[in-house]
Amino acid sequence: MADTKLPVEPYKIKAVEPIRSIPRREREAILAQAGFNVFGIPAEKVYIDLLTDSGTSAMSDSQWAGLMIGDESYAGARNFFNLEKSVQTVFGFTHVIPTHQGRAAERVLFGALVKKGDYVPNNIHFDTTRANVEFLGARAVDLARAEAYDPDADLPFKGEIDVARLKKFIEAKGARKVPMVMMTVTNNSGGGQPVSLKNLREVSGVCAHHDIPFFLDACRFAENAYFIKRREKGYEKKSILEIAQEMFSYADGATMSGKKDGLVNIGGFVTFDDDALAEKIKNLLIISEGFPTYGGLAGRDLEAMARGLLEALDEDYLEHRTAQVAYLGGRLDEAGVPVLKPFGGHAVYVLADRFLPHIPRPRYPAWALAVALYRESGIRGVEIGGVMFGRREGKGKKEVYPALEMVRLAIPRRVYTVSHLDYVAEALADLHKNRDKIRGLRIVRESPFLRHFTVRLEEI
Ligand code: P71
Repeated sequence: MADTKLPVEPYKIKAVEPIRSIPRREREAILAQAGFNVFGIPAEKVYIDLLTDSGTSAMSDSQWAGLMIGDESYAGARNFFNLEKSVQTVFGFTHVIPTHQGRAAERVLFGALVKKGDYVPNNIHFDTTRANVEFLGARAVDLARAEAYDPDADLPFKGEIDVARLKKFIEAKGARKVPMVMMTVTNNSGGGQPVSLKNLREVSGVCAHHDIPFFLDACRFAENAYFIKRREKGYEKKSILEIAQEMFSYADGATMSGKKDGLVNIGGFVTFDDDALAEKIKNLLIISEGFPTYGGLAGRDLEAMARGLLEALDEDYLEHRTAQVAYLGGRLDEAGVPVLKPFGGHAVYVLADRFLPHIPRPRYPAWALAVALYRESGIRGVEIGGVMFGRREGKGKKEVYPALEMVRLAIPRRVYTVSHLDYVAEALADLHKNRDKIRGLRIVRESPFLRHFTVRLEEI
């Protein structure tokens, strides 16, 4: 390919979906109506939607063709066996249990393994894993290496678990209190940062020593594998498939949201080898998700995921995807917008506390920035900061905030072009010039779990 700084799309466009920018005053009214929560905005009122890379991918022609061979039999649909084959090829585990999405996989897995008073370590739990652990009365513990919380630390594998801390933690609590260890690849809450095979191997060793099952939260395994190929010594010539297989070889199993690197709009699964665990999980699955060969999905959904999982291993696709993220990040950096580095696999993370130093943490600077970005430009990002991860602790219910206060601009897979990214970069650069005008917010209503989805706020 010709040498260019532009991330040139390795596909051409066969179907289009119109998007439309609405007037600013209409966005103003929508925000007030939505309680200043971007989750409450009708998607048609969004111009460029970077809320999430989850379930927002464009499917390929092959996936769309796959929908037509969806077998909608209640039990034993052919598409289940196709999915099972894809998962066994890439992940290498015998049991493949489909679920409607990642959090359902978490719920049935944790439901079978985790009980009240337990601890579940992870590099950094994402919102749904944390909530599912805590819902069972256990503690979700983050043991990422210290640099994960330093947005300027330019490390190749900033998502890694601190192995020494993990060892100490298990010894302090006793292995009986730690029913499983998880590792999120890539580490979403810490900037979409990858973990190395070396780290996976070490964590696996610690878990094996204590006889603790080790599971990957594998949503973005292909992006992680791509970074390993580019950054870890000795893997330059390996295929993405080989690297992914080695990643999973260190684990006892994985939960997966197919909505990310499965390149589908809905779907997930849990996969592992343990037969007794499979029986327990299938019993839990039948209560809410459905029979174990469909797990809450239509046959056509299973087929799309069976194909998407393999497409996500395509190196041209992964090169383009990570280049898109780096392109947007680079443009923002050049414009003086503070961003987390290095750029991760699926999103650019804007450092809202630096963007808005005049707004204190209890006034939620990242939330305020996400609101302002929508108001001024119709772009929807998501807060990953004090509202999503803040918690009220102790008698006074004083709010404690996470280390990082960010707005994530997640890039849906195969959806937007360079011009869309240019628009986003320019809009944020403009907003940065006028940052003094942005105001903080206060919460007026919230729920006890995953409050960010439904919280209502008002501007101060
Ligand atoms: C993301 C999401 C989905 C989401 C979350 C919060 C606000 C908006 C959108 C979901 C993940 C994830 C990891 C590492 C498990 C899940 C759950 N991420 N682990 O990043 O990132 O998967 O959505 O299929 O249930 O936007 P699920």
